[in-house]
Amino acid sequence: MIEQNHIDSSTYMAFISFLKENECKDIIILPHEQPDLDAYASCWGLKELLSRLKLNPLVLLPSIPMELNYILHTMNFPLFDSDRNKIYKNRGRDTRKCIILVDFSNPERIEKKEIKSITDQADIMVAIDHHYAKQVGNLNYLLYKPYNSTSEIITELIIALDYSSILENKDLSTALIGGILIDTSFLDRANSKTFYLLSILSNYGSYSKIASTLKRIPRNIDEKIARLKGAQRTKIYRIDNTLIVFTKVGSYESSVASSLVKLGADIAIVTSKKQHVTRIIGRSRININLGEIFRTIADKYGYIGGGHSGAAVLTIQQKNDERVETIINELYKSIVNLLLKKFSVVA
Ligand SMILES: [Mn+2]
Repeated sequence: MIEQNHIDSSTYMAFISFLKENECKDIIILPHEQPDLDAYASCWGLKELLSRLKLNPLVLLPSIPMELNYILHTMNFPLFDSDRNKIYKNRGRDTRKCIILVDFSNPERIEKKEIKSITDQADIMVAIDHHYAKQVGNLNYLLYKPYNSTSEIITELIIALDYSSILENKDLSTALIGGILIDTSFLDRANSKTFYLLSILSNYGSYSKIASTLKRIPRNIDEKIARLKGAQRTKIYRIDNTLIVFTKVGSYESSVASSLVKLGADIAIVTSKKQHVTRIIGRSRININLGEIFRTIADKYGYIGGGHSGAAVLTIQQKNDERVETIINELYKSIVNLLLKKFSVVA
């Protein structure tokens, strides 16, 4: 048995009590669209736990992006195809439906019609997430922890409820390790909680196997093009010795932002217009709280945004170019103000 000393169990107990009190019978576990390994592993771990609790969970994977697909096939991880079939078969049946969003908390982020048609039928909508967001309208319960990954929350949840035998599933523990590695950029953003949970998971899972698989993921040609175009279109601003760059791409905005930081930017802000929304992604390699800046500006305009010091996102629910420009300008001003404050303290 694993010691629970480091874990505050009460929020986890409350979460499970909520599910039971609301008689969630057919639970659908849904990761965000374009799921990454953190979202996937978290869904898997949650499914194992809820199965033990007899809550009849099914995992609904939206279409799997190339990167995750490579990992699942290389590692021989489950694809949850029969879960998907059951969910579609049960559609329209008269049971109380509960949906748990995993690794995101805003149902408005769901764009695919076939997924929407399922979430629209939910009686109870719950989310488990490590990204800070203002609680959104039709969410009935949010299990939020300010951790580096949802895989850490799920690992803790399993341990807190005394079901650590679930982690003896070598593949599951390996997947959770991978989720943590992906979301911390290979431990760049790890903290003591990360290491504590990793030390438990690595008793069961294979760190070396998942680490080497993650390093060999072939990159999609469209992503490579997005990265290069993103770099080509940058506007560069220099504040003392700090470089802030802005660019626009159609897709792969997170990857583009990370690649710009690797190229030399201290802060990269990438805008991407989607069908219904505009996403602004921030990445930073210096010590300023980007997440807080994004959150403050998002709150001011009634949008959803936040993150942590190294990575942040803001979503604008409309295609209003002027508004996007305003937000970009505000981000720039806030970052510059913070930088100037920092310099004056140093000076
Ligand atoms: Mn995540």
